[in-house]
Amino acid sequence: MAKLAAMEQGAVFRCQLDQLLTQAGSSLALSSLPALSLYHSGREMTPHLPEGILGHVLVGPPPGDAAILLGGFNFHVGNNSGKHKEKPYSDPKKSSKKRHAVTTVNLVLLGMSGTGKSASGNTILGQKLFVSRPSSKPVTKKCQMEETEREGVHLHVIDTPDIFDDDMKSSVRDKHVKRCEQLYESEPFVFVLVMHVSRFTDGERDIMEKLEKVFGREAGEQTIILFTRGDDLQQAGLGLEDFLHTCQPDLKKILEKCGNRCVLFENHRSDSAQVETLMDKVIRVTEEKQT
Ligand SMILES: Nc1nc2c(ncn2[C@@H]2O[C@H](COP(=O)(O)OP(=O)(O)OP(=O)(O)O)[C@@H](O)[C@H]2O)c(=O)[nH]1
Ligand SMILES: [Mg+2]
Repeated sequence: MAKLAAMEQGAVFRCQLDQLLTQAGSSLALSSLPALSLYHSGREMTPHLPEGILGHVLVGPPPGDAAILLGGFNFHVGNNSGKHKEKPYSDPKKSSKKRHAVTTVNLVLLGMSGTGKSASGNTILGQKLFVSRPSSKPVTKKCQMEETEREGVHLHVIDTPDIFDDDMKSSVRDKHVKRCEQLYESEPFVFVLVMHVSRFTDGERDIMEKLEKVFGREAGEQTIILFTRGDDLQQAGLGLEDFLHTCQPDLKKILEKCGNRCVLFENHRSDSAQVETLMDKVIRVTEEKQT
């Protein structure tokens, strides 16, 4: 049974179960909590929810309790006292709106040629389905969509050619964008802007303007920056924080436009933690968009 340490609204709490460290307001996949005891109206329940459903972590008001919102129902963690029978817990910030679980998300990989869009797509997919290789010329020539399941979310991963290339004819760009939009037709979608840590090019300086021009002025709100070549940073003895701290002002502005959401990938390493970090941000973006 899970016991929770800090109980203040918005506090980070530690759930002993599986050493799970979860932040209030974050999302989690039911499948990531295989042995979690859930109680609803004081009765232990195994929620009959479709596989891959997401939970939203809430911190309950009384000390010693916590709640998870799953499929529209509040479940209490490790507490069978039934004290919430009369007054089920609801997140004060979201009380007027019922939250719905996100089960499918479209991830659109965007960025300049050679930054590692296809390689990152393969890391997310856990298999090499997109062509990725060193080349002086663009490798990916058209949009391609592949599917996977990650952190309980069904993902449509869409790889794209470099639509920010100034030399690309606008008719060709329009064709790619149209195809891309067809692929992510059903909401929600998240843009993953791929950049690499070893180079920040002139063409990337105004990448947000280009992104907004193509996908709309609010595109940044649905964008996560994915930095590739984490191995280069590691070799230099640096971490993501060091990199962000010392990065160019223009790159800082891009990050700010994207709500400072960024992740670091090392595509030559099959490390699922980097994908989990990305998924955490993807889930937040989609949930924020929905509420
Ligand atoms: N060392 C290192 N190399 C990487 C990483 N990510 C991508 N690469 C390499 O960078 C090169 C380009 O990667 P791609 O995935 O083809 O880049 P892309 O953005 O899809 O390029 P286009 O399809 O031309 O737009 C490949 O040789 C990758 O192996 C990384 O994290 N570390
Ligand atoms: Mg590619």
